[in-house]
Amino acid sequence: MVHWTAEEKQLITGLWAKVNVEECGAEALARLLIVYPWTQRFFATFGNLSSPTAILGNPMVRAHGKKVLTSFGEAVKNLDSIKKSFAQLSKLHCDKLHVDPENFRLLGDILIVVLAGHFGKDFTPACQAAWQKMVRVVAHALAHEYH
Ligand code: HEG
Repeated sequence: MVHWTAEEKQLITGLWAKVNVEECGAEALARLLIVYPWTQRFFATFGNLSSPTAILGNPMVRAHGKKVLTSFGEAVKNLDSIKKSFAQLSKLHCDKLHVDPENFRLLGDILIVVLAGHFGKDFTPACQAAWQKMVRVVAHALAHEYH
């Protein structure tokens, strides 16, 4: 089981309280689709993804980005049981959605970039280190039920 220090917990929940889930979720998913265009194949039903402008203005991308980051927030609320709280979601991504778990790592890295952009100097090195651990633990939990 992953161990969190009191400081890490504070850095993660403290920043999370200031995160705009709609804005950051939309931005993170849009960046994923732009920077790693092969990830678009999972979102064939999302309509126009033909250019960065189209992706950034696509309401389905926005809505799904919010959904993903809201779900990420469940992990923030359950730092000591992330694996358990994502077990179902992991099964869904494996069995139904067939998402390669490498994509969880890519999205996690992008989320770090988005947070750094939003928070600037408030995203201190210690905060970034805690968040890097956080996105790694979430990616690991989402990949855990894969077979
Ligand atoms: Mg996934 C659906 C969470 C990364 C592709 N994702 C969902 C749903 C949630 C979720 C909560 C809705 C589940 C439901 O309908 O019951 N996703 C989630 C998290 C993360 C993640 C927390 C990582 C932090 N997802 C992710 C990545 C991809 C992906 C990296 C693909 C590159 N997710 C995906 C697809 C769907 C979901 C294709 C179904 C979308 C739809 O058709 O509505």
